[in-house]
Amino acid sequence: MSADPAKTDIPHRPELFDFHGVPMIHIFTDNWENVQNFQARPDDILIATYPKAGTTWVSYILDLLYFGQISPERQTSIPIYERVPFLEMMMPSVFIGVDQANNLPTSPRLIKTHLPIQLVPKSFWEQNCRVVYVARNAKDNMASYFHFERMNHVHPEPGDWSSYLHRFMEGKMVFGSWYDHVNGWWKKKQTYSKIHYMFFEDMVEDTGREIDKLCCFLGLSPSAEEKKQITGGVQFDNMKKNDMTNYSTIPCMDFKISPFMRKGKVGDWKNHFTVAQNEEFDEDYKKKMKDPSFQFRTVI
Ligand code: PPS
Repeated sequence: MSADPAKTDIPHRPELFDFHGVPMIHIFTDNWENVQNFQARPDDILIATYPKAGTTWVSYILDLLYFGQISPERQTSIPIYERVPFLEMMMPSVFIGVDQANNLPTSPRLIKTHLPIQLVPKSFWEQNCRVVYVARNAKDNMASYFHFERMNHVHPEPGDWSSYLHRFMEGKMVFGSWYDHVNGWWKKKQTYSKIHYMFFEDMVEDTGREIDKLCCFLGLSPSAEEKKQITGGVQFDNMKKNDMTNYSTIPCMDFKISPFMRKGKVGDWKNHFTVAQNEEFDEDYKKKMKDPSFQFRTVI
């Protein structure tokens, strides 16, 4: 039997390595020169998140707001990950995010990134682009990431829950520390006015209200009917059923292990943390998250 993973049915899981101080895997760094030199346009909208914070949800909302009316066929034929390219993704012959973004025929271009603030290509700042950042409370974010890494074979093996929890606390995750990510972008917001900082929990609590705030930021005024349609279309059950938003068309994900649209809830962390793990996590969290003006909700 061959030991070469390329010659077996067992997919080869990548290892993390240090990339400019951030743990990464090759599919997000192999195109680095082109990522760093990416030429943003002034009307580009960057959707930035730590992985599993609600990227797809907000991407779909923005896509519907901009293109839902003018191009209904787009909604039934182009998966969301093609409408909103993942900038740093580099899987030759599958996805090259920079090329996808450069080839987008639509305007504005909606572009997804999970990069921490210090690695974002400078042209987004030079062009004064608008950025929508979505943050999710650490506990649910981690639970979601854990199941995602179980089922997504291009990510490192997550291991068992307890070791995963400790790796998360140490920031040894693809795209680095959750704490650094959400804080880094929060600080940027203090000096760069064109960031709309959103919270996953607020979206679950009242999607319509959060769409209103987004529209205000983007300078859009959809009709009441359009807004109603969008708010309904982006509810979890509808996105889960929709093959253009549920990632069912991606080969590297094994939905038999866990679906991409998994639960979509606030508070699912309670089904994962033991009492002792929760205490340990909270203790550590207090030390890392000291800004009283920057609060997350772990229940709603
Ligand atoms: S990725 O891979 O980083 O782009 O993933 P991302 O889209 O950021 O996050 C996936 C999680 O978001 C949940 N999700 C939603 N929740 C509620 N309502 C809607 N409409 C919705 N769309 C996506 C998705 O279920 C993942 O969270 P979990 O907790 O795993 O269910």
